[in-house]
Amino acid sequence: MTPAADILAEAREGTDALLFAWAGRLRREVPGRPGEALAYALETPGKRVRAALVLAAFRSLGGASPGVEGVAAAVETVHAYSLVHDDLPCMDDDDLRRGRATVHRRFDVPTATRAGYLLVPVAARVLVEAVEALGLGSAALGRMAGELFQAGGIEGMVGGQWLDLEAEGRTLTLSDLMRVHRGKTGALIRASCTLGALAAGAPDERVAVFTAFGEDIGLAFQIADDVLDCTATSEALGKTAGRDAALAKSTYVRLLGVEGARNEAAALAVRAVARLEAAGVPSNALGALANYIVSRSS
Ligand code: GRG
Repeated sequence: MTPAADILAEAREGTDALLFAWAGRLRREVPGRPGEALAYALETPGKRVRAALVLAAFRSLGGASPGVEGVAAAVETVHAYSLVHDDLPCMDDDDLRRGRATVHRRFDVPTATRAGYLLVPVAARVLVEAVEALGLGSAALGRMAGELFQAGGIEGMVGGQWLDLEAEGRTLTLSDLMRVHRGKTGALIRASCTLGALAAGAPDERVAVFTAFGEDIGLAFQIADDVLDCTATSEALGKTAGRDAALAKSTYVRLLGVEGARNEAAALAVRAVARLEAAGVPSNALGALANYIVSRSS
């Protein structure tokens, strides 16, 4: 296995165990359909790229505690909520996610809407337990929660998605599109790298290097997603291919062509890895993940 496959498999194993345990807890806490919908959203088989980034950043700074898997699970919980809401009819209106029916298709729109909202405080609870397991104090918890939920909010994921929805049917400039992509997708990926470094107790100037790495690969991830949307099949993606064109979205492919978009993503991955090297914190696992993010087939 390549190092990327290794760290992704490890992240999947550890994170899935926690997410499935949370799904069981939520089924008991929230009776009936809403509890079933919460569990359905958490038990879907994601690639766990964000979880792998948390783990790899943590390890590259000498972190060793298994408690970090909880931090990865908290990020994946925010991501899971975003997918539930992204697929709703009022957003990207999709039927297929992770190879299965989307939550509103499997249940209904009100249930999916509520389940999505409910996952946000669940993510906070997952993070609190993770920080306790890592033996970090309340200052670290405050900082990590701030990073995660700021990245998930109007300055990050929600803000980017908002701009993305408003831009449907319009052609954005490259710099406006970059802002959308950095927000809707890049912010949570950047936060994954930052949180891994914070979990390892790294000093601020070191954390900033991982944040900058995450900023570049976060944008690269969404550019690669734009490319896959028009070059891969729905079967390979586990979600409906060709959705960007159907919704008349601005994408890197629309502005730069497939090759231009691929080149841009590859250049960002190279720059991200160079940042780690220049700061004296090279990481095989993060390098492999950067490469995976821009060359993946799903
Ligand atoms: C209220 C405006 C508003 C927004 C709510 C829905 C939402 C917040 C944000 C959408 C964020 C989003 C879903 C962006 C796309 C990110 C993306 C490329 C997802 C696919 O990630 P992968 O490929 O998926 O890692 P898996 O399934 O492997 O986890």
